Amino acid sequence: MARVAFIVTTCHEFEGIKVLSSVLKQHGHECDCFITSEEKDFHGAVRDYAPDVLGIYATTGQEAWAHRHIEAWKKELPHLKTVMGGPHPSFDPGNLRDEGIIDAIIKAEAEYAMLDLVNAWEGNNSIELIPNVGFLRDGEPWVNPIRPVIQDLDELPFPDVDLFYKYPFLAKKRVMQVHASRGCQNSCTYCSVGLMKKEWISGKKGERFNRTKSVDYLVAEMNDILARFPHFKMVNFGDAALNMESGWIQEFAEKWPAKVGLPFACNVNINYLDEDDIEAMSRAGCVSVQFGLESGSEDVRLKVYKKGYTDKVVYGIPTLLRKHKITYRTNNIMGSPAETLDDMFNTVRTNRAIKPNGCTVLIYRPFRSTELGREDFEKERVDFSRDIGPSIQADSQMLRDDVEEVVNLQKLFNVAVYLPFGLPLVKALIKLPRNPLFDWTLLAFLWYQHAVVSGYGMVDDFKLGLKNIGQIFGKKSGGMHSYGDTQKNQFLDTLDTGQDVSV
Ligand code: B12
Ligand code: SF4
Repeated sequence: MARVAFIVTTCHEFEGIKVLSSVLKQHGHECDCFITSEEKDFHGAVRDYAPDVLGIYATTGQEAWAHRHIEAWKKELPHLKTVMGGPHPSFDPGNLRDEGIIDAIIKAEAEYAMLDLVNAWEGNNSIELIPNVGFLRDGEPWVNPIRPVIQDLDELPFPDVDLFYKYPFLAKKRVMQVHASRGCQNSCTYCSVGLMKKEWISGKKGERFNRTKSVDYLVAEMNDILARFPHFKMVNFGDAALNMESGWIQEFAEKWPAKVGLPFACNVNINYLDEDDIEAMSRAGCVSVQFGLESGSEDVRLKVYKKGYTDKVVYGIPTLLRKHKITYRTNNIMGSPAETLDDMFNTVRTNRAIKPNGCTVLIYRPFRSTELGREDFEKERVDFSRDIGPSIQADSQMLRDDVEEVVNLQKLFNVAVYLPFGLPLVKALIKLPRNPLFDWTLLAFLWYQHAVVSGYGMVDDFKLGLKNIGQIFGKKSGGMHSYGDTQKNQFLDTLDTGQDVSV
């Protein structure tokens, strides 16, 4: 039996970690998870747990957040092995160059790779033949070929919520985070999902990237959680889209209200949504949905972002959602290379026209794990001197003359959408230097739309915002880590090719 500690910097119930833990526990290992914001003494808590294996989750920009701690833990716990997983190392194994800090990485879905790795380390066996696992080979990062993604999500044990609900704040908040699926019907060029599909699927006939838990499994999972943590009032589905599989929503609408009965919010893919689905979702208890509008320009949406949403869909679906009394929020991107400032104001106008109950506005980030991001790096559109930290809400990393105005527009976007004279006002305001008032304006709208409109709870959402403020506005948190001084070129060397911002 090995002791495995997962560490994360965001106060959130991570589906990936929950499932990794449940699989490890099913095979006799012991697991715990430590969240920076929830521990009085984060460093000491992990040290005192005395793990054999430490698992670090990282999105791009978070790849070095734990290095300082790991260096110290490795001295305090000489047997400690470290493995990094999640979207960043899945596309960039460069952290392996940090010898003595990261011993291995796991690419893509990690349930069985993590089990094999922990077993191998426990038995002092070689890790070199384990699929999905990356390590240093002759001083260079090497990643083994990956196994197929898990086809039947029902074969997995229930996600281990105890890891997160040991923390009173997470267990006692109003809204529970749940996942019903993996994958996404779209392959937007600014999102990592497109390359995940290319790289993680072998092309074998019948192999699926988009998978949904059966409704019976989901209902049983929910009841298992609610039996132990009964006071959740609402559920938020973190999936890219709850309407992932045709027909699923209809069965869900029959069983969910009778067997679970909690209201819920979710993301939807508006290309695969008709009035029957919307009616079924409403019947099931859906109170709020979110979808990616991203740009007011149909051309940018279809040709650059490859989002697939025509203007007809963008204008048509909101009418149906309103008819069935479901509130809706849009996701919007500011500052992509495809858009001028005028185009971004067009996105404001589209939102004014379709009247969402809230607008999430993120700043375009050139991830090297996306089609558009890779083009940005190749065409040298990225400002390497700007360490923007982990978030896609704080700052822009693009080289563009109007970058300050773009960032200001992201902060004041909701003012432009919701105030009667918002548009001309914001056009003038974005010329001012960046200032904290703009940041607080963004936060205030976000809080109101999340907490009040979508029902996440005013106090909970306020506290959650405070806990994750570093994630939202933290400019530097060990992001833009340079592995020696080779980071600039290294990613492209090691990438073998093929919520969201809709989170
Ligand atoms: C739900 C979601 C969120 C949720 C939950 C966070 C989370 N990361 O799970 C919230 C809303 C909090 C969120 C926030 C953010 N997100 Co988000 N999110 C997603 C989304 C839509 C689904 C993730 C998911 O739950 N999948 C299902 C589970 C089962 O898979 P998984 O999490 O990938 O876990 C598997 C593997 O990654 C691996 N694994 C996971 N953890 C670990 C840990 C170890 C030690 C190991 C070895 C392996 C491992 O094994 C798991 C099981 O197979 C993805 C898009 C996508 N489809 O992947 C974007 C995505 C992960 N998010 C992204 C981004 C940018 C963010 C933010 C930075 C946005 C922001 N606020 O500025 C923050 C970062 C916060 C954080 N610390 O993660 C990007 C990351 C891109 C990149 N290259 O790094 C993604 C890929 C979308 C995109 N734009 O491309 N997100
Ligand atoms: S941005 Fe959203 S809709 Fe587009 S591929 Fe990513 S998860 Fe899917």
